[in-house]
Amino acid sequence: MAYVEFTAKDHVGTLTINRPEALNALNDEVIRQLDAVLDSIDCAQVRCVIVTGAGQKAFVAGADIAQMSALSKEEAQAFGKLGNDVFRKLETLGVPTIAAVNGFALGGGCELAMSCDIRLASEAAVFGQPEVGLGITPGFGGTQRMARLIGPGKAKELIYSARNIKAPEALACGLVQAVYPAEELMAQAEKLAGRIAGNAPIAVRACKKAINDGLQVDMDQAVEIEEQLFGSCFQSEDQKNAMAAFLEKRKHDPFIN
Ligand code: CO8
Repeated sequence: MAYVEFTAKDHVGTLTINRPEALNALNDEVIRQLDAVLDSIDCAQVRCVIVTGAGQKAFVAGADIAQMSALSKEEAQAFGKLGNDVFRKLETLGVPTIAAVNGFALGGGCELAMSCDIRLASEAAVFGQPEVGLGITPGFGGTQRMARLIGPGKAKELIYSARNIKAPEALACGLVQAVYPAEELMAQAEKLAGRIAGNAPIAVRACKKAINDGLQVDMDQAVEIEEQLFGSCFQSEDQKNAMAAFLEKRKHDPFIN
């Protein structure tokens, strides 16, 4: 059974969590398939990846509660580690990722969206970390990524209260970058992905690495990371061609690297 589908066209990949009968809930098998699909993405060809959920109702309604309910402490930690490892792989994928949040993004689903670089939501999207209502903490990085994305105060309010929020509030607090009518969401995600894919790929990848790695260290180290990556772009054909085209007042060739 394919619970995770991947298609690619014009340098843009679309990864779909496909378990709509359980609102795309993440069981062990879904997470392992996600891991394998991430490993299979050829970042030399695919320049941006959209992550979404199958069906009209859910992006991902969380980790699979039925599967989790009987876990021992050791099994729960192993399940948490599996999810964390795979979500880190998504977060550090060589190319930008856009979560197209088409419905419920709860618990592990909100955590999956937060592991992407950018989040676009449909007007029907609902976000939340309901874990404390189930007697657990978030387990796939939610306490860490939410605090970093929207600040500790708002993250604590949402996580301690297990309150779900709708798309407008998610937009207001910076959890998502834009909200669209449901029928426009994928087209808007593809438009943004296409625009990203149309830029110099080595430079875009370097920007992702600079931002992600720079956020883990102090500012002195962070600007050094940027210096290194900035310098590395000058070894690319794209830099030479694009700057020459500007100076010669002509349209530059498509970016190649
Ligand atoms: N797990 C398993 N099955 C689910 C889940 C889930 N998270 N969410 C929905 N389903 C199933 C339902 O059981 C139902 O199945 P069936 O038709 O066989 O009865 C089907 O999907 C449809 O769901 P509903 O009938 O409930 O649909 P509604 O429209 O009535 O409600 C909701 C939609 C509000 C989204 C509701 O389904 C819901 O509240 N779901 C659970 C949301 C939730 O609490 N998610 C967080 C789970 S905890 C988590 O994600 C922790 C992550 C870290 C784990 C680390 C482990 C160590």
